[in-house]
Amino acid sequence: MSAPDKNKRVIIVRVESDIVLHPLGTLYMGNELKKAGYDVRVYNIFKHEIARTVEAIVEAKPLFAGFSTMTGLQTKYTHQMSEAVRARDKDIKIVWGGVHPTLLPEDCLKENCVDIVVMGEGEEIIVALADCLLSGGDLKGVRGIGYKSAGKLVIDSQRQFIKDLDKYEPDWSLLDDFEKCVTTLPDGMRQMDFVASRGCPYNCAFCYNLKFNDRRWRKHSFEYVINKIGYLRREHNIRAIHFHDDNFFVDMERAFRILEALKNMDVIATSCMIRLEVISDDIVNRLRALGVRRIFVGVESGSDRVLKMINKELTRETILEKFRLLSKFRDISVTAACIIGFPTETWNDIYKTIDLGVTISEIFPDVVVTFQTFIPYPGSRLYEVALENGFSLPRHMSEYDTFDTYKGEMNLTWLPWADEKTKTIFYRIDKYGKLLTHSKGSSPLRTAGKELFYRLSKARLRNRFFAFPWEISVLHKFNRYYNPKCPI
Ligand code: B12
Ligand code: SF4
Repeated sequence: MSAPDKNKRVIIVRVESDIVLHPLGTLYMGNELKKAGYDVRVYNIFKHEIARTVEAIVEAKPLFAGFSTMTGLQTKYTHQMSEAVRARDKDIKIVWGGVHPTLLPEDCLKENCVDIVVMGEGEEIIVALADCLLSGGDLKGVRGIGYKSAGKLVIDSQRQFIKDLDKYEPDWSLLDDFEKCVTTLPDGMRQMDFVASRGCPYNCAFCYNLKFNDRRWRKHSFEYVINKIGYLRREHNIRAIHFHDDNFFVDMERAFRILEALKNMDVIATSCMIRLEVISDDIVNRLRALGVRRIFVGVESGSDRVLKMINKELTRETILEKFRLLSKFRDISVTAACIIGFPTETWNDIYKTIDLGVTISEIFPDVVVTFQTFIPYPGSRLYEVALENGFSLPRHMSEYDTFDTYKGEMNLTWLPWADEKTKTIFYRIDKYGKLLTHSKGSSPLRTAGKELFYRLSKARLRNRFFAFPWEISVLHKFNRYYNPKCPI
């Protein structure tokens, strides 16, 4: 066997803060590079592995190092890593791709440590880019990228959307540590993530979809999905799939065909996203029969004014009606995602959302209610509204850790009435929302514990009392011990 061509070495990195799930995008691109004869390495790392990975990149001296990043904490770490590589070897080309550079290509390119940005889906572009860099060609010929030329930024915004997704597949053998991407569920089942379609046709005003996917929805075929998950089942004993599609049920019949075929393969869907208004008795019955454990629904707000403003195409009454329907079925769990702090919101709007979350938990005990703080993601319509109301992006990539709700650091500059305390209160509201779930636990002790925390959280949320949050510290300790992968 001949030694791999050193000039054809490419490294793709994705760095996560706390949890590492499935870096699907990098595996799709890695496969294309591999097929085109490149010697590709994919690093899927935690932040504490940054220094070691920088070392590996410098030593490998690749044709380019490609970084995958979304907006937020990841941007900060990606920047930190890119700077470290640049400081050690200025000849290594640095390429950024993913949601963040797609939405803000100029901002990324302004950084000294970023040479090229790739906008949108990377499967086709990354090979064209690698070929161009290898042959010393003119970057002008590569569609969908941005770069610097004679001190100027050149952005080619003519990005293409992949027509036939089935042409591309993730190559799991590229993972340095496969087990890092497997979650073991309490019943011992091995779970992995999968994305069976891309995009969403809806038009929610806070969502990245408008700009990133142009509201298009494209799917992998039924056969493709079953074939790939069949591989994971056979080769890696994966028995549970968490579908991360933005909207798994755009084509309802296809979605159910996939779930049915999975059941026949002895694989269950642990979670998938569905729009609340399509839920009916029949749909829930079918989901239960197929063993789907959890559905994820966007509730967003308890204020009809806000629901209208964000184009959710839902009303408070429809939301309650759907949870009453769900309450007839106890063997399916629901995550109800709410957002607080939308531009133009008042405390009154926020209280309506909190009260709706609590009411939902009274109707349907097996619900996890999240109250994430609104984040003005560039490219969304509400980003513009946030700008008009006083928001500005972090001045430097190193400040993007504040552009994230994981740690409650988001400055609420688009809300004229909000102060430092407000962001801490928002953070606590989210944590108390998560304690509202009070379905039966795996033992009488757990059931009693859940019930106790439920009552305390409900009282706090209803009475708007968020001082001395000792329950949150208890929850943190519990999760660190029992569920280290959980970001709560
Ligand atoms: C799974 C997932 C996660 C997982 C991460 C899994 C992982 N390692 O990818 C977890 C749960 C950790 C996660 C966390 C967060 N997520 Co997330 N996540 C997703 C989700 C649902 C699927 C990602 C995926 O696999 N897509 C499929 C693959 C094929 O697409 P892709 O990753 O975008 O990659 C393609 C292109 O972007 C491009 N590309 C990507 N990287 C690169 C690199 C190079 C060099 C090139 C050339 C091209 C390129 O090519 C790829 C192939 O086409 C997306 C929504 C979605 N459906 O995409 C949200 C999404 C990306 N997440 C989002 C957010 C907001 C977050 C959080 C910030 C949430 C929060 N507030 O806490 C955190 C950030 C945590 C952190 N570490 O900083 C937003 C991003 C918005 C934005 N402007 O960046 C999205 C779009 C969801 C949404 N609707 O808002 N997330
Ligand atoms: S339904 Fe969900 S994925 Fe679709 S546009 Fe709205 S928020 Fe985005």
